[in-house]
Amino acid sequence: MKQINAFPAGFLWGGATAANQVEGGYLEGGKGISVSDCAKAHFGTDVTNYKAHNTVTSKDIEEALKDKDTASYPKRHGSDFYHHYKEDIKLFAEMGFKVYRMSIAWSRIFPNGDDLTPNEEGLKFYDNVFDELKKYGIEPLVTMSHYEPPINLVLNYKGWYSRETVGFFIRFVKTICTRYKDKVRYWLTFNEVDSMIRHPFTTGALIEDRFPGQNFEEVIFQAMHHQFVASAYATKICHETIPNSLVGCMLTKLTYYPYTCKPEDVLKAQQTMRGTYCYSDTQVFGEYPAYLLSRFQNEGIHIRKEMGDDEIMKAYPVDFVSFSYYNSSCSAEDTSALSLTPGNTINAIKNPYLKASDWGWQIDPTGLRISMVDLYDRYRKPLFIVENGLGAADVVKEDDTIDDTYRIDYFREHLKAVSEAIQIDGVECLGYTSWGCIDLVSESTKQMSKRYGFIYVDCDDYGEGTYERLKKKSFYWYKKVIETNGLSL
Ligand code: BGP
Repeated sequence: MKQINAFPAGFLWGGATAANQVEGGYLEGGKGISVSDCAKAHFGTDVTNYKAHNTVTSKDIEEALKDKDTASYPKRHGSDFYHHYKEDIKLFAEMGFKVYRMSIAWSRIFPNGDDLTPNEEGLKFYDNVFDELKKYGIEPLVTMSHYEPPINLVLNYKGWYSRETVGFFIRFVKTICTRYKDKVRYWLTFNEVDSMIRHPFTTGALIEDRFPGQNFEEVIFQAMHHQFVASAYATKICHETIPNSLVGCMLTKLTYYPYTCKPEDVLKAQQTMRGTYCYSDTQVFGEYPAYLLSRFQNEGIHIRKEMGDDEIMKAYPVDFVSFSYYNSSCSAEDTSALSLTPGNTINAIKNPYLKASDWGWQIDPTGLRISMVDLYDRYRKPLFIVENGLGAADVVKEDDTIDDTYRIDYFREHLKAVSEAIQIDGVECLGYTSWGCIDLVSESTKQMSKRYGFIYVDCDDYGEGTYERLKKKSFYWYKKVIETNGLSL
């Protein structure tokens, strides 16, 4: 029997962040305002309804644009990576990172999205970041779009619903691929491409009240179509500009178990899984799956396509499949009698076999192995786990240490599952980047206090603090894991 805690040679260990949650400097270096800069925190509110907290109105945006107070909009300050990137990358290097997943804020390069020429200062910032990574031999893995459309695309266009947005995005992709062709080999097009259905504003630059009388679901699918086309063009541009580049899709791996073995529950779980698979199916196979087309037909959803859309999607599928995985959920035909987990979960049926985080996300390492097998069997493309981790309210002790043993336990069990998927189930996996390797602002709560990092950032939910970086206990643990290529977990 092989040693189970083993990982392939060259496995890409590292961590992940996104510009909109980590950078800060939201008005510096010629940056324009992005959708995330207008996403308000939900201080003191009930966080049980995920969808309600992602519903943004035109009035909210009007207020956000007038309000210069960054305290209400924590993503505006993030973790101040904009000013600390050298220090942060040095810490990543100390842990032994082989790869660092990050995103390029579209609004730093094209402040309004529709500008004809890019902002040189923004381009230079990422040059500096990539050069710093190179200094330590860390490979960048870049997400082209991670909740960062410029707000102008919401105000003067209809976000991703507008065909023009595809053209603006292509201009952005051509610019970054040309500029960074010698620095970046691994790319992801859209973060959690399926997420538009859950947060149409940050992912799709869509506000429901701007589509009076229209079926908003149809609006979302139209915007999705535009992202699929844009993703295919982006893959083409990458391949043509950077010969050895690899481009991945990125989906939220929402793993649903049937709540019971009742066939209706099993069917429900299958249908729910298709609710996210439909996005990766389209990006991997280069065409809409039959079950989605049938849904469009049954629900009267009509997608406008332009000539050549089908062809470009077919010609440029993704090279690998990346995904985020945090928890698993259950599906049942009748949920009325079932208890729910409190917290900001997307699907909250309580699984009696699992414990949950403070935010109700049910911790399930075996679910990661199941997810990897599902994805690999379905697509036969290499996988890349680009988000996984535990959001927790860490406490700094008087001597400035942080004992996050709970996080180490979470990672240990999940990495064992990854190793089993590779060694026993034969899954090909390129690497693993834990989410929020340095503390950053949470997407769902827009708060800093839901922390994921190996590195603590001294900053509260209102942006108050020294922004000093502290190494948590998990920092030293992960360093050892990388040093031993996963033998010591
Ligand atoms: C994913 C997003 C990330 C990140 C993560 C954790 O959906 O891609 O941006 O935020 O979830 O979620 P949260 O920050 O809500 O805890």
